[in-house]
Amino acid sequence: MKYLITGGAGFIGTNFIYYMLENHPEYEYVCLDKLTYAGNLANLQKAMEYKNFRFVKGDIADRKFVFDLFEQERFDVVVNFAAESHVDRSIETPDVFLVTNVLGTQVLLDASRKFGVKRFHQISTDEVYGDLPLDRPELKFKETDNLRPSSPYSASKASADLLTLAYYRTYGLPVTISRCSNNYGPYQFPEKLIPLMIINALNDKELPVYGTGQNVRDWIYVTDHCEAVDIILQKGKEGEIYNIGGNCEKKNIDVVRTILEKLGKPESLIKFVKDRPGHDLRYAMDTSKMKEEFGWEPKVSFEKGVEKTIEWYLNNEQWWKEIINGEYLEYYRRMY
Ligand code: NAD
Ligand code: TDX
Repeated sequence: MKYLITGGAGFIGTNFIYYMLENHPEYEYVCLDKLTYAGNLANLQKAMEYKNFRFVKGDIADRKFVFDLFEQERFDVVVNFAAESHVDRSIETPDVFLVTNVLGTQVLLDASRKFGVKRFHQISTDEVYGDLPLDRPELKFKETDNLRPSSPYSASKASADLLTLAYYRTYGLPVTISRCSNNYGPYQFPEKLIPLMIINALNDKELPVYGTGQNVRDWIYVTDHCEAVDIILQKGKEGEIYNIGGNCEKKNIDVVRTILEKLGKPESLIKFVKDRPGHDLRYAMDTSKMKEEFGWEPKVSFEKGVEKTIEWYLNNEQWWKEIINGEYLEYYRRMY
């Protein structure tokens, strides 16, 4: 079996590649990644030592390039992680989100159709469902819910989901989709909440909390997400959507306080800043389908996951110090 893993030089893709190399050494893996600001070849340094892994630099939206690659490689399985993934950047510059997340996915779907891929798996997000009110804790997103995306990012991801389902219905392409909640863990780009707060706290810099900090996210440690995707690839039914979540709802302010406490830093570092436009209030996933069909449940507690994540950022200072220069610094100054 030959796997194409797109976006594998980013946060979740990198973790997924290591998860698969360890758990399925019998398969062959090709990672296709454009190496945008969020992609980092250094993440895959150890993967390059495996004989059954190869890296290819390229753009999923480049039709000629993608078709040539599929013709040469004859992939059995495609797992599409490649995306522009940051909500705040999508508010600033939506165009690239449509090109990569929508048109890029379409190119991959077309190539998968033409070259007879046996499974196309689209990595999606809870954000396609929109948000839930803060005062109705009993409500959770189900796979059958309507899509109500709020940001250009989530609208582009919802569009990709709809295209993926259309290729199943119209052309019979064997697809599956997983929609996961907020991930955290090693290799996450410092623009996202948890690594940003860890790095700022380590540097005794202010921790910018949007609005009142009452917005709620459902946090999952990245290896739990990787395991769930692997199970769906093995046992998932064609044409189906699967919610993946951490069953771990937290207010942003509580996440930030936990990080400060674990690092022994003062709460006076917290600074409430201007809210994100259109800021989704609450995400919460109903993951009963994953539990009932496959017995899958997240394993890593938030407490343990945050400790492991902090440890990783402490042990990999060089990794993030190289990132928080240049383009990132310009972005940071514009944002905060
Ligand atoms: P990331 O931004 O860390 O990584 C994205 C990767 O995609 C990078 O390596 C980048 O270089 C690559 N890429 C971007 N445009 C490309 C293109 N045109 N062609 C080829 N490669 C390209 O993102 P992430 O957080 O690892 O997210 C991975 C996937 O998971 C995305 O599809 C995202 O929507 C989804 N997701 C993320 C989360 C989360 O909490 N981070 C939650 C649910 C779903
Ligand atoms: O500086 C910040 N301050 C702050 O209060 C940042 C970067 C974020 N926040 C808030 C906004 C959100 O309520 O923290 C929460 C989490 O923010 P992000 O890390 O930007 O994640 P989110 O917008 O929830 O989206 C993430 O989860 C779903 C990923 O980035 C998406 O790719 C994924 O689809």
